[in-house]
Amino acid sequence: MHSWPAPSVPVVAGTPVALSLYDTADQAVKPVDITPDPRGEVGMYVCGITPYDATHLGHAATYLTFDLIHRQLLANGLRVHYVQNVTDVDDPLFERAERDGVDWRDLGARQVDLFRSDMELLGVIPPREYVGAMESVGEVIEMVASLLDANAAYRLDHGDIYASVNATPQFGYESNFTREDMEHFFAERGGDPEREGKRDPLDALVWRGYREGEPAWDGALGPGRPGWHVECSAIATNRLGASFAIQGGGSDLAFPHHEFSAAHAEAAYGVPRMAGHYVHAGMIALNGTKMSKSLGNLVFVHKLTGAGHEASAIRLALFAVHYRADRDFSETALELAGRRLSSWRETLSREVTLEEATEVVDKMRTALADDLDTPRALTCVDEARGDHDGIIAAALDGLLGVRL
Ligand code: 5CA
Ligand code: ZN
Repeated sequence: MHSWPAPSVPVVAGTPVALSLYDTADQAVKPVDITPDPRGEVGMYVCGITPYDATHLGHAATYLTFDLIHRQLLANGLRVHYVQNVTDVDDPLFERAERDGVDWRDLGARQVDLFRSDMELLGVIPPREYVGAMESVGEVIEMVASLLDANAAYRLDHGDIYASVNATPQFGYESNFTREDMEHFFAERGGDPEREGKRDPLDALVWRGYREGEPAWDGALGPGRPGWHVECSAIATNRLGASFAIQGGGSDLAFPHHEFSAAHAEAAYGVPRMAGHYVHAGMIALNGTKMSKSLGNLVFVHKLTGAGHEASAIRLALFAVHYRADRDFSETALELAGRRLSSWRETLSREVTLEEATEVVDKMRTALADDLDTPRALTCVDEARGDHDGIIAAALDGLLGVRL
């Protein structure tokens, strides 16, 4: 499917600093592997939305985190191959469409449109490839077939196919969860530990056989539809190779989703590790409570911009706290960010020497290269006494997507 229009990204002055990020698998901040792939690019895959409801500021914050990563890599002169999926075939869509008496395809298309316009409003650099589950069913069929060939998956009744959790010895390395935690979160986040006939309660569904009233695709596996985790394995590796630099999403995807996406890909290709880094953004809450539909405490990007809040202020409000922290969003945070922006506009309209301005840019680059230390990067700008030929302004735009 088509992506959204790209913002302009200015060239950033100063000295490149190699990007280090926290890796959930190794539980440490370490340099991003920028060894170019055969196309001379660094691969980044970020899990996209499930378009059954309007996406909120929490979702947007996660995509803004990966936009920061994208921008640091670009500022270091690297070419980035960015891929994102859309889970446009899944139970939540069917349930919501049924409840509201609409077609699930129309529901998905509408929500994806809204998401694209939010991303454009926020100046998020779009993925080069934006891929729907519906568009990639053939890829999933191929991957599940190779899992079956490798004896890494098996068939159950109803045409369902499960991948064996013990197909790869390294299973569990991504989340570092204990078996007990895995069982708990597997059940809580869409898994089916009770399904009869499974060899291990943690085995994950990779192909769901046709049930009446559900969409199905025909092919080598028999009629059915993709499981969730294998969808991301197939979309990512078919575009970025069996191993690539960064796999990302919100912290709620660390297990089971990213553990299983990696495991399926590793079993299918026989590689030890799908991604060099597994990067996870913290969850956004509103005034101390996690944003959730049932509580009705959702903040929407288009509502904020419609009420006159600038995208740059929304970015600054979110970047004031580190991306890995579960963070709070509030009117107060947004107001403070707006004030910060005005104060920068005033200060940076003064002219200082090239050396002084370059020093600020270098400090920002150093802070951001250190696991995206946005609070420190923003403080560097707070301390600036002025700009020189707009190089700090360009760095703010290039590195943070913040426009003066
Ligand atoms: N389609 C799958 C991934 S393949 C999915 O998780 N979709 S989603 O719509 O539920 O979430 C999209 C992204 O937003 C995920 O990375 C998720 O971790 C992130 N996310 C969801 N809620 C929040 C929140 N409150 N704060 C920050 N990120 C969030
Ligand atoms: Zn995913």
